Amino acid sequence: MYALYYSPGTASLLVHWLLIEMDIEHELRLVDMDARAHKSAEYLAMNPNGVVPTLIVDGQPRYEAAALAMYLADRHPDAGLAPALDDPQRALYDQWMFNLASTLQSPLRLWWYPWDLQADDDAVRAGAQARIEDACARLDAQLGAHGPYLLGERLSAADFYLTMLMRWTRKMPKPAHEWPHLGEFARRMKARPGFATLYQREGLSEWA
Ligand SMILES: N[C@@H](CCC(=O)N[C@@H](CS)C(=O)NCC(=O)O)C(=O)O
Repeated sequence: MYALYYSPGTASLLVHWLLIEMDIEHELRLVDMDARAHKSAEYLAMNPNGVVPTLIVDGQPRYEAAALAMYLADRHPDAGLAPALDDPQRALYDQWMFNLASTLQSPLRLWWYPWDLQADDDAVRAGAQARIEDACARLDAQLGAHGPYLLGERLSAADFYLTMLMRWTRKMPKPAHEWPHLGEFARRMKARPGFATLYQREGLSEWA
């Protein structure tokens, strides 16, 4: 049994959505970020970075959303959301997971938390925006040429990850869904019944 420490709409959304999609039994533990529960000694003992998500796996706290997504998809292969290690598409899948983490999630973190760098917030946001838009343009081209998913016809955990990151751009000057192929991709992902379940459980309404 897994237990997910989560906060609505944050990086925990990827893990929560996958738990729903893969029909894996789990318990949800809300982290009250307004009360800074993620900075409490109790939480930091599980996740010293003081961020969500944390997933309890076999009694141990584990963190990093992308790593958790890969772990769950590998551990529950019947769901078919990760090519096996000897599958020809595995290298492509690993590529996209790490590419999304480094070229999209990383600047998105700076957009939402510019003070992380302790520099001029507007300048940090401008730099982050440029990197995010460059990444979106490349992803849009990829989906246009080799879609409809990141692995072509095959849906994988990477697509859920991309959808979550696209959601985070919704208030940016140019949201990711405004690129045509990314927009079509998001519509397809949002039409999944699991997305409605996720929104209902997390009490979300924006970007529905
Ligand atoms: N690399 C981490 C980043 C997680 C992260 O940045 N979570 C944000 C919410 S989306 C958070 O907890 N922010 C609170 C803080 O930084 O104080 C992951 O992917 O799990």
